[in-house]
Amino acid sequence: MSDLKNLLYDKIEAHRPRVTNLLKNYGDKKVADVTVAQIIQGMRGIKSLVTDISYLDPNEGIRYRGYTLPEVFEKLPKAPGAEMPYVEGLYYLLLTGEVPSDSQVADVINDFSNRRILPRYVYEVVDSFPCCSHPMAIFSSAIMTMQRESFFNKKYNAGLNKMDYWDSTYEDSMNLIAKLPEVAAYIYAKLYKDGVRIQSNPALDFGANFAHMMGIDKPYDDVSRMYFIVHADHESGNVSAHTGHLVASSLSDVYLATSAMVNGLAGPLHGLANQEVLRWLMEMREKMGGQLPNEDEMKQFVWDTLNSGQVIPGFGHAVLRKTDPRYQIQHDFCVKNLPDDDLFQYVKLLYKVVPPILVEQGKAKNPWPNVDAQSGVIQWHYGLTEFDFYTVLFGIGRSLGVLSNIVWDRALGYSLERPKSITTDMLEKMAGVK
Ligand code: HAX
Repeated sequence: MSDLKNLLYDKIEAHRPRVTNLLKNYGDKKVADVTVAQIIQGMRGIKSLVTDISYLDPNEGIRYRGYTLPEVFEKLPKAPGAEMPYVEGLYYLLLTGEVPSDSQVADVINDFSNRRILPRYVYEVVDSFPCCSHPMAIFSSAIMTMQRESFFNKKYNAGLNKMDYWDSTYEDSMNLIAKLPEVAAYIYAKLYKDGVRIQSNPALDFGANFAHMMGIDKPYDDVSRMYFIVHADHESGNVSAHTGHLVASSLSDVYLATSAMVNGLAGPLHGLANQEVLRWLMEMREKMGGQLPNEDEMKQFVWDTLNSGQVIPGFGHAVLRKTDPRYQIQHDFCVKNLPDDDLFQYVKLLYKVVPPILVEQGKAKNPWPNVDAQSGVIQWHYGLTEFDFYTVLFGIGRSLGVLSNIVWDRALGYSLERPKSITTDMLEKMAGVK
């Protein structure tokens, strides 16, 4: 067993009694009320999921295993000369709650590297997609195609003890995460580079190897690391994480669950917003004849978008009530590395212009930018201008959190998800509608 898996085993054994105790001795304890609005508006804020991997505070932002993002970036091991930590170190932290040492990270790098090779049929599936398919549809299908590789399925079919579900789920998760950058890079090559693919380099870490396969020079290795880390997890209620958890709760394997997670991420109110931000900025730039708009012109453009019944992509959030720290980290990266970038000037001006307008409009509960307001601009700067590909990058990052959660869901024996629906008649009666 690897060090990581050994440590995970110990953590699981230590955690299991806490869940048993809660269920056995406190199972009937009431912990929350639910309002009519919460039911109608997408189960908004109902406390009904448990995860120890991340927690999202509305005012502070995300914490991974108790650490704020700046702490994560400071504490995790980095490659010599790198500004951003290893992605492998983040996965270790998410799974175990422990900050790994250099040698523990080196083991995970090695482990991923040994698992990265794609079955041949994945290339054939990607090749067979009709033209103009969205990269997220191809990404999701390529992941699902690999379902036949699932260890969990094979073991389950042979008769698997519930206490051992996590072990083969862990193996599946390691295999899948290791392969995702390869799948993504091939989709990119197929769609935008006439299928000319750069072979991966097994000596490189996750972020550096992805940059290498994308054919983009330094510091894109750091950009990739930063991108995968900031997108990794946002507790369990967001659409992608929740979808992954929900599908896996029926004991679907991680290939099926991750493919479904990717489908949820591909909506414009969620992960696709990063693509939408770029599309919207390009529209604005075209309208301005390539010139940066002044403040009044930008205000007008924002109002025009709102008045035509559309949302301002990259702003607002279902939980956050302040500027997203994921935005801030990427903003700081831009200030340091691309201060004069043309599109970055747009993003800075939007930060000034949009929040007061959303407040004046009086609808959005959170007028501040989210992660997606900033991320595409960095990709664009380093030459990845095919913005319909951006959500695939988000999907690679998000899989780190979703798969860590699924391993723990299996370890703690979390049940099949099954909330209860009611009819409108019933709801009216319960609400006391006359
Ligand atoms: N522009 C215009 N209107 C907005 C808005 C925005 N950026 N954000 C919220 N609103 C509107 C909502 O559409 C809603 O209008 P209706 O009452 O007409 O339905 C109203 O304000 C109240 O919404 P809310 O409670 O503040 O926000 P929700 O929790 O319903 O939705 C969203 C959260 C993120 C979906 C929303 O803020 C939005 O659409 N933002 C733009 C799209 C976006 O950036 N999505 C990415 C979010 C981060 C993420 O998940 N990344 O993956």
